[in-house]
Amino acid sequence: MRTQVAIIGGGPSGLLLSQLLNKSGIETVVLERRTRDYVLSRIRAGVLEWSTVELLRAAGVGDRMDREGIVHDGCYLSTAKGMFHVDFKERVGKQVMIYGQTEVTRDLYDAQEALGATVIHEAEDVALHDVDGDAPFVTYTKDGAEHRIDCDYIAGCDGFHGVSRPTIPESIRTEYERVYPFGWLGILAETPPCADELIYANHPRGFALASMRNPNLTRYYIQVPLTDTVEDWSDDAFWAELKARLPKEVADGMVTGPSIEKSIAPLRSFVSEPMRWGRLFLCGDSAHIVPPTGAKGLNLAASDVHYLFEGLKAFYQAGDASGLDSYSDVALARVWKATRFSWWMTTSMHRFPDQSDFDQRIQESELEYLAGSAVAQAAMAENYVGLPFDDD
Ligand code: RFL
Ligand code: PHB
Repeated sequence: MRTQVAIIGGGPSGLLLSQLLNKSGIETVVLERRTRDYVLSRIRAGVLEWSTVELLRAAGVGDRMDREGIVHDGCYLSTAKGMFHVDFKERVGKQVMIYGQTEVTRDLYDAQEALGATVIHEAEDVALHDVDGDAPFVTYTKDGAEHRIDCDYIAGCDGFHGVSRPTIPESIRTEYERVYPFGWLGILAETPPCADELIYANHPRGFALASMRNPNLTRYYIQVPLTDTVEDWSDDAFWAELKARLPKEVADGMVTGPSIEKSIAPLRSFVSEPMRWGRLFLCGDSAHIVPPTGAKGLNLAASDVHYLFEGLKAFYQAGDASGLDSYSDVALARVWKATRFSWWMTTSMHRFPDQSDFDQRIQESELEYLAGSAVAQAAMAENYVGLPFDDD
């Protein structure tokens, strides 16, 4: 088989890139290791930046999002001194959209099917060949048979544990990493949200987040030690701990119920440079991971896809390779800004096991400054709603 762009990974990055390219008449094949149902069962991000909203609309997958998504003007931050609101719309004139990654992925699968795009599930042993030559190809096994796809370019959209990044020789790659000494225990419950917008809570017992998916589906998280397992946390224990970390008035009005999903995610910051090697381009989690505190993971995947799509389109439609040549530098400039913001929000909102009294007071004063300064709130809002794609 031959295609123009072979895409490894059928998560949000791979599907969105494939969707945009197909709509522009550029051929793709997406190779996904898992089944469609498995990909759709992963509960992950919930907040879309406005640029992501607009990119999904441009890709022709905005209709259900515009009908069912919930637009938020801001969010709440809760501290020992009380709760305050950061109004993104007032501070920087932008909003965010609450619409789950699962729904984004489902919409992309449906749109790919409608376009007749090729998405191959349960592709095993995917391997990339001659990536730094002129005739790259990808091999994989499906139902016991070996296959080969020749292509012009390969997009590595296969997440943190994929095969694309390790294909780049170690001598070329530089990896930057911070592992945080805690995880997030998250649950999904069919209950109405406890507030009109998200609440990020800094509490002596640890961080908590009250989020939502729709008027009868909530997503809550609490910071837990990395040694905890899901089995350590009954639903009752989770709700009790969550309520203890949220403001009393919120906890008192909270509707609880059985969890329909429960999982623990470790927190890390990770960036691998460069994001291009030869004819391979990395997109999304294959190149970088952020802790979820700033809701940036999915949105960074979308901005990578935007840059790569524009580069590929200019190349195929006008023979202009400049966007491909600058892809890594342009994408990384935005990635590092989001990495900084996610690190800052994580550091400001969590209890660290080795936090000294001094660290504690600095954290408190950081949040007090944010609570009282319109300028500090504007800086937070600008980053939370998402920096523009073209600010380099
Ligand atoms: P994904 O979503 O990991 O998709 C990669 C796809 O590639 C497939 N794959 C392979 N396919 C073929 N061959 C191979 N060898 C392959 N290896 C892997 C995988 O099966 C998968 O389908 O990466 P992508 O598309 O770059 O999208 C990135 C986002 O998914 C990610 O940034 C966010 O979900 C991060 N993230 C969160 N972000 C937020 O903004 N808010 C959150 O609350 C949030 N929670 C999370 C998260 C990521 C998590 N992970 C990765 C463990 C919670 C978790 C648990
Ligand atoms: C979520 O709804 O899953 C969510 C929202 C905001 C975050 C992280 C996760 O910062």
